[in-house]
Amino acid sequence: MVATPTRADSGQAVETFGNYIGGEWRPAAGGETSENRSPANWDELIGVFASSGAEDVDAAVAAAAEAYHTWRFSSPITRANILHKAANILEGRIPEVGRELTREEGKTLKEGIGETTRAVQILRYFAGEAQQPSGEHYPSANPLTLLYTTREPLGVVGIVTPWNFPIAIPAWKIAPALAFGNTVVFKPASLTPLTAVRFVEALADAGLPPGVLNLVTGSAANVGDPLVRDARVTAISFTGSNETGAALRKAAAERGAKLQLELGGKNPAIVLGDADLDHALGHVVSGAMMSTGQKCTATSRAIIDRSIADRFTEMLAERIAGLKVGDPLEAETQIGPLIDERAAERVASEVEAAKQAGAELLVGGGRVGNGLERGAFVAPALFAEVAPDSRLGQDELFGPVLGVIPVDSMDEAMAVANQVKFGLSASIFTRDLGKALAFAREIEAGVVHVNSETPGAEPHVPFGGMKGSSSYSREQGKAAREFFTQTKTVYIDPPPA
Ligand code: UN1
Repeated sequence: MVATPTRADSGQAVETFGNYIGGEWRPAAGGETSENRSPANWDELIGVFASSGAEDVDAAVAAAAEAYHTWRFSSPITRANILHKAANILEGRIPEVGRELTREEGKTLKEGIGETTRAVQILRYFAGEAQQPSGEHYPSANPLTLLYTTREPLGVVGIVTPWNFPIAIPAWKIAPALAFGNTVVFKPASLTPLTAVRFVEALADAGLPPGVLNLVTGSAANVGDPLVRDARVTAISFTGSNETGAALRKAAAERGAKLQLELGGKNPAIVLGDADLDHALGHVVSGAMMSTGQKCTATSRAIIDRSIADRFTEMLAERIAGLKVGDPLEAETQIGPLIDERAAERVASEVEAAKQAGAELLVGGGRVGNGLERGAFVAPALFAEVAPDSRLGQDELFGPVLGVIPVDSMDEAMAVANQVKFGLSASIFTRDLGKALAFAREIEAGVVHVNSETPGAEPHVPFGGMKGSSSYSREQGKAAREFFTQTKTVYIDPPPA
């Protein structure tokens, strides 16, 4: 580990972190670094990280390509053992890593610890998955032929991850990539490099051979771009914005790379007239506001039956106005900052624009004072009477903003829910089994919840969206094997007697 202590403005000792390439921690080839500051307080310097470029990407891809020759033929049991060990190591570090995640990303400490715990579970799940059958045996036209399939790795895989789940998403991409015999170049979001370093450390400390997993920190332009364009990188798995996703589609198509995209959402929660409103309230508010609304699975549209719309909207307003915004490390805080100042300004100006466009702002939406001026804080916002076809009804804001859309019938609720370009997750709250079943059948979403919030993804089931929310491939569960492997069909005939 390159750890040259430097001093922050405030005098605190700050570590410098390098890239992890070919089993060694080293500074960026050009020697450049960039600072990472807490979104809750910009005066707090978290660390100094390698600001890498094409030369570092080239070295990382070369190391991964070299390691692939051996790793691809290693026993899946060996790989499983390493993932298990990494899970145990990370588990022992949950309190520190969860806390660092919170300092770096801004979600509450409970969420930071929860997400780190989830990464441990994901590592364990894929350790088990590595030991599952990886092919099928078939009958052949020739009764003597042994005809079977195997699932083989793809090669060097580029993993490009977002800042909003800085450990869970890297875990659910990297763990299966490694479990199935690929080698990896990992480019984490430039806003959350420390959590990425901690995740890689757990795997390195578990005995992953040099070059199997390589970490390169830096910007999308200087690291992401050369990585996805590198002809030696066979596949790319990306979670992030639709804009970057669109550029990746082109880059991957041009050179025939396998591509997996997890993109945005505009996820609805439908609340019908017969729902348990207190129960629905808890789930809609948590779905919309936890992680400061920065989940691609966050609830951003509450589609409410008109018979209860006024009452439920009042309940929402009261609950949302009462959410405690503050330092995410403090136990009573429910809503931390957004990821950075730019995001906070963007969300606050989207709220203004929605007001101008005629939506009725009931609570929140402004920057927060009260000693929080040095952080990216925005008060959680609720809008009433959102027009389904307005920007607020259609576009992903990626912040703590919920819009209520009243509807007159289940049919109208379904039409509104489906009339967006996204299709990631969706919820309905009702006691009516028939309506719940109709919703599960008709909703255009990859993840469907009845009587629970839109976010959440258990590691052993497929996760991903329909329509503009993904590239139609799924992550986690058995679906991960499909993306991170390719099929080989083998015919073996006995030699002539
Ligand atoms: C979750 O809902 O817990 O970036 C996971 C995101 C999603 C992951 C959501 N890809 O928010």
